Amino acid sequence: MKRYDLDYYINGLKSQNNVVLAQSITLVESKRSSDQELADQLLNEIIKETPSTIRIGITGTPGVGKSSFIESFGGYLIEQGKKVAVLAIDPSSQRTGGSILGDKTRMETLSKNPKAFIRPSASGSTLGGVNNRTREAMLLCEVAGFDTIIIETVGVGQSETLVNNMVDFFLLMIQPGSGDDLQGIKKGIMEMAHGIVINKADGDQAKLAKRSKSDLLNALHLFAASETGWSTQVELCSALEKKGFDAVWQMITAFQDQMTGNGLFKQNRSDQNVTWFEDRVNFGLLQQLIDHKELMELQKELKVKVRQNELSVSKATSQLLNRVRQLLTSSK
Ligand SMILES: Nc1nc2c(ncn2[C@@H]2O[C@H](COP(=O)(O)OP(=O)(O)OP(=O)(O)O)[C@@H](O)[C@H]2O)c(=O)[nH]1
Ligand SMILES: [Mg+2]
Repeated sequence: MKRYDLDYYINGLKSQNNVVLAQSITLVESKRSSDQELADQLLNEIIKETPSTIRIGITGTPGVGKSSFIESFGGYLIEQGKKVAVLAIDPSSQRTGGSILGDKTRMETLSKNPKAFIRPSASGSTLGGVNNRTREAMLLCEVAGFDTIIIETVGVGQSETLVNNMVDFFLLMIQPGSGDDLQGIKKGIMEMAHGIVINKADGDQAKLAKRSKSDLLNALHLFAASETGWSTQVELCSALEKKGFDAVWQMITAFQDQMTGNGLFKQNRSDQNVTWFEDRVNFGLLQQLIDHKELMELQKELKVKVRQNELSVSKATSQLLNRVRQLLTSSK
């Protein structure tokens, strides 16, 4: 990768150059320490800009139609005058088959639109883990003029919580289904969602989709009201037939208006910054411990002893942590 200076990136982003945007994301994702230094400077510059944007996270089980929805809903938003950036957190490296390529082809029309920017996010070593650079990529997109950021993630593992922690609006996508199917949706995810969109409400499934909507609304009534004053809404759509987009977009803007009005929009982003910082610090500390030869050796020895019941877990823990403390104080 060719390297440029800080001004190159800043000017390129500010002039809404998508090539520079892509290069900036690559820089931020780079593991080279010289790149990381430059990336830190760049990020530190751009956080001073606060463009008005909406960050939407979309989760849902594989095959529910997230990518198809983003492809056609993205097009709809661009028609409304928006600029849409799509970042996909793709855990497919850990699954077989990999769907990044699939996503690319499914977003063919959108990816050709100059008002759209699509980028699968490098998941780093951990699936959607704290060291992943999606948040940074999002900030870069915003400075480059994208006002609507959509983050797609497959609903597996902890990815929902991760995405919820970096977006304003969290959208759960489901398919029309029977009561049993609906019961399979994890309660935690339902509670987290600001909106539930039932996709594939077309053809034979249109009727079932309507029934799913009323079932869901009934189920949602049983949940305690959210502290934010927002109650989860349910909308129908068809990514295939490009139907229902007005209602989905109205839901998102109503949310944004309400949260801006009560001050929670800004507060949520500030809270997310702090959580993000804490996560990174924890991750960094852990990494330092792992990289420390002596501590690793000690840990290995202690593991053997714990395994054989030669040493209690609490004793072994204090031995290791005491050594950490010694190292910390001696390096002061
Ligand atoms: N009938 C109908 N089919 C749809 C609709 N949206 C998507 N599909 C189909 O559902 C399948 C899966 O769509 P994707 O958009 O790849 O789903 P996804 O949720 O992104 O899947 P992963 O990225 O693998 O998690 C495809 O065969 C689509 O053609 C819709 O609105 N109606
Ligand atoms: Mg997809």
